[in-house]
Amino acid sequence: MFVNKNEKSSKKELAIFGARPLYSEPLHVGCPNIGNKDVLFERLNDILERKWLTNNGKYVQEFESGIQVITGAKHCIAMTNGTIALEILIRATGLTGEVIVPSFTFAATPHALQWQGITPIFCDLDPATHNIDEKKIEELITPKTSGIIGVHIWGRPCNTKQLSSIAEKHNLKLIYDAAHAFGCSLNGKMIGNFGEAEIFSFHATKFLNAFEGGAVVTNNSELAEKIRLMKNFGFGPGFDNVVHVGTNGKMTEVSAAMGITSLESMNDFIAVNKKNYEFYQRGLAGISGVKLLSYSENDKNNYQYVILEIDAALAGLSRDVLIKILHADNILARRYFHPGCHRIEPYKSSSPNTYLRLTETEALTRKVLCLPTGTAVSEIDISRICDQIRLAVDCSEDIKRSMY
Ligand code: T4K
Repeated sequence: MFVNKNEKSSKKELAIFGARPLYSEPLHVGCPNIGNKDVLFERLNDILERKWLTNNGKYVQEFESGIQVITGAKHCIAMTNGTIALEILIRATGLTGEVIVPSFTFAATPHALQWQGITPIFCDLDPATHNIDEKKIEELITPKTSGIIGVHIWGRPCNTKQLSSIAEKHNLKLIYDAAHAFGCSLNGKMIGNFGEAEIFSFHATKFLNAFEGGAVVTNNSELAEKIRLMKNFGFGPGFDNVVHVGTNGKMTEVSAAMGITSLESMNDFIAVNKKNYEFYQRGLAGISGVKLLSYSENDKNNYQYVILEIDAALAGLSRDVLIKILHADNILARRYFHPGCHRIEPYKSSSPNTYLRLTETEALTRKVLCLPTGTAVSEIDISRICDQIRLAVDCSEDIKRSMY
């Protein structure tokens, strides 16, 4: 059941708009896209009939081939989820000591390092892109630094050229957390082909899901081979033949069946997301202090993230007040990635002053807002959401005017 944690304060905002929330059922960010259910059920039935449930089954192999075709990369190794894929990739590339990562990302990025005794060193972001600010990386490099992890936030690619040249100059490994960026490209090259390797997430909330799922994609055959061993306890060919240290990162057949079914509808999902994004663009046009993040028309995007920046001074209300107003209407907008990884544990305690040098991250985490999209969201929903945002900003202006 949905529990509104802000119930008390929400009641105040409800008074602005009326007694009842706009939606009786919550409208979520991250509501999964579901492909053809009948085809999925056929596949699930086939899995049960064939009695091959996991361990590199037919559907996992088919899913991996599908990802290879879309990315054009030589190798895809499907895994349990994006976090495990990142952890295994970090280990396979031999990262140690300190690794430079953006603070503006999901907890999984630094945790995948910390989990393995590697210290994430947080770098500030570029406010124009929300990605790691490559101009601030070199000042963080120490003798302990072994690598850089770029994160293509919202599916918008990092400055891969600059990151490569820094990594090369300082002899560092460069990998990407591309959890948001499946189906995206940079200058015509698909994400999945940058750095030593990239990881994708196929979690339920991603535009293309496998219930839970992830993958490492790379053009490095040696690395791919190592990762294949590592995700399967280090088992080599034949029986009882352990040739490497490893863990269990294997994707199940059920997840792969969902992944393949999602791949078949991938273009439809992107088309819906793009249409939704354009509705938002029109609906939010001209609202003071409300900026919708844009996507490059020259590249492929999955449009999975509808991201606003709320300038409190111009809008007359803060991002947090706006969120309360939307939540009061059961529009469950999210504050991704608040408060920034440098302010979550264990990083907050181990390095309490990091916030002093992450000025752009500090500013962005106070104003960013993620709105619902995907196949579960209609044009009418979007128009209502935009109307509520416009009304909230208008009301704030009226209140301000009436005070002077
Ligand atoms: N790197 C980056 C940059 C990432 O963003 C992520 C994951 C990863 C790495 C790691 O990949 P995975 O190991 O997850 O494959 C969600 C997702 O759980 C997480 O996958 C995602 N990023 C992150 C951005 O969002 P939460 O804590 O926000 O999840 P939760 O439970 O609050 O759900 C999010 C929204 O989705 C809610 O509004 C409810 C809705 N939802 C969720 C699920 C699971 C549904 O409507 N249906 C569902 O089945 O982390």
